Amino acid sequence: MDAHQLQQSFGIDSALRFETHPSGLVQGIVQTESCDARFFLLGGHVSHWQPTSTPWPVLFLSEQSSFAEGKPIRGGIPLCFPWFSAHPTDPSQPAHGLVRQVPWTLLESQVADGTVRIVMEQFADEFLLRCKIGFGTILEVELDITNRALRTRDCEVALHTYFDIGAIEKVAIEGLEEIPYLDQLTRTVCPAEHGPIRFTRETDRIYQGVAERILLHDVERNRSISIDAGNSHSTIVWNPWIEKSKRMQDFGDEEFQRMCCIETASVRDHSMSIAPNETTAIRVRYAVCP
Ligand code: TA6
Repeated sequence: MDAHQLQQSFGIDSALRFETHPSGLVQGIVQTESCDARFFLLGGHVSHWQPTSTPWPVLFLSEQSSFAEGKPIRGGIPLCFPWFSAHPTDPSQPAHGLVRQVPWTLLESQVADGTVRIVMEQFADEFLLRCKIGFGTILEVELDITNRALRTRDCEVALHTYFDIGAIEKVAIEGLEEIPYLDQLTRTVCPAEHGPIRFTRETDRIYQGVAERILLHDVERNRSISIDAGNSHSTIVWNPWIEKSKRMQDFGDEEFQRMCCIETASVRDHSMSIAPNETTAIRVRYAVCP
């Protein structure tokens, strides 16, 4: 469906409208008393969310991002499924799975209690995915995964969220202190650090455990973001730092200073195992704390 058809079928007054982005992609635009937000049908991708209570976006979006089918959008909330990072056996497969670079189908839109809610759908590798998003003073994302195969299947999933921050060297992340992690750079398992995470170099860690609540403290902006996950057994923390940023075509050399990824996931030995016709959900809620 093009923007006009989506507008006819799913537009909601001034709260939700559809436009054609300069790239040619169709974009949903949310504007309410509680927040501004944007999403693309490409990848089922939330690209912007800013509650009216805060002067900065909560989600980071690279100024050099691609916006084209077959390519991921650099920022917002990429949906990684049914594998995380490189394919485990086939290097010809795209990083982070099959669904972040293809168009999803919009099924529903509604507004209730000041929150705009949408449902987008995708079918990939014998799994049916439904992404349910609530755009309000809180951002709610739920990914429902149904196994349509006749056998139990394992899969990895990650809501690969990019957060917009004021200054990376002043960031602290609380909530993962007691959880051991796999360092993706050294391929080593590391013990819990018993202290907040701070960034001083390229950081790429898979924390394998359930985190009750994660707090991202953006000291430069005197703002904290709460991350409350549901049915997530992994959390990935990533910042590319200087050298990797230079190697990324769709990311500015200095943009590592204004972002970090905290990804709600279930990956590696904490992958999901889903029986035939069973549905499993992973969900997360973001809020700005004063
Ligand atoms: O989630 C961290 C990570 O796996 C990093 O290793 C880095 O590759 C990042 O994802 C971005 O991956 P992408 O395929 O979007 O460039």
